[in-house]
Amino acid sequence: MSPRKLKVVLTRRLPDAVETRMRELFDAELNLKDQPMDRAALQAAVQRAEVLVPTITDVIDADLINGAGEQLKMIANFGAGVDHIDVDAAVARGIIVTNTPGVLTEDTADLAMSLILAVSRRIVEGAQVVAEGRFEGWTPTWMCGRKLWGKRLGIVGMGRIGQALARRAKAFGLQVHYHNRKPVPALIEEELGATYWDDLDQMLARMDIVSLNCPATKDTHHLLSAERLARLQPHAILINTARGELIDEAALAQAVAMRALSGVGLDVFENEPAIHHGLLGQSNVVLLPHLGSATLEARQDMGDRVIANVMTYQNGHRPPDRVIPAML
Ligand code: 8YV
Repeated sequence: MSPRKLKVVLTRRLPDAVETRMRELFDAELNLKDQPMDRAALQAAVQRAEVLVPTITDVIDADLINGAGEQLKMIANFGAGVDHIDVDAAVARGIIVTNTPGVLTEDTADLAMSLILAVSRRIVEGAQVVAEGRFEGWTPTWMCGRKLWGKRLGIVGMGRIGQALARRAKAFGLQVHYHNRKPVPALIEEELGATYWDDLDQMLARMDIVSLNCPATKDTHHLLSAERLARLQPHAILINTARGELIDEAALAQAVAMRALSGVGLDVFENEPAIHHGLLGQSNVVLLPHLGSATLEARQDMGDRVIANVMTYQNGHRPPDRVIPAML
């Protein structure tokens, strides 16, 4: 006998093929409005869902979790980062939390590399010049960016995405340096030609480019504080495709205004979708609207992982991508 279909509530529209499959496999309830659920809608959703499928636009905090009905057994996040979910509160109530690791690694690393290129070679600025009809002919000294080959890239967070970025960076002739809670295995370090820095402050002071690739946790909130930003060299470029909370955004705007660093590329913001006004309209700041995993393939794969997790649970087994607080 096949198991009873679980009541699965999706907070956002997901790719068509994912929704269709979810309707086949589960008692799936879609959010046809494709607007983030407001607090009241989320509170109502956790009264009827056995499995909630949230995204980064939902705040799944302890209040929401503690107010959920007894029927809520699983939070199957559509996304890798779970900083919008109070995993401790969920686990304390016996609610399983899963995510979608691995399937957005290459895409997010591509975007980080794109931002490195865009900022260092002034790609967005150049495209704007042409689009606005301001290209009046080549000159030897105009629109010069900075060479990548031979420069030092410091990766903060050498997990899957950090390593995928390191592979790309190596191919571009960058020297890879990294800071992480602990060094990666020697074999990987060797493959990437990467140098480990135990001390983040020291690494920041010596890099030409710094890329943030670590999760947002209580320990990494404002990891790049005003003091740390001040350690960057004036010619340095800062890239963030991880989480906005990692940087004190007001301090970064101040650093940009004071020309304390030469360029910034951000895909994520502290108060998304709001962006600190000091970062807007700056020729050396490239801002993207959280596009890290925004490829058709990655979004499909993320959906497939959510389905695999829920299906495994529905069949009475342990879901493959369980998030346990000790991992965070
Ligand atoms: C996703 C992300 O778009 O997976 C993540 O952690 O940051 C994004 O790339 C988002 O999380 C979807 O919920």
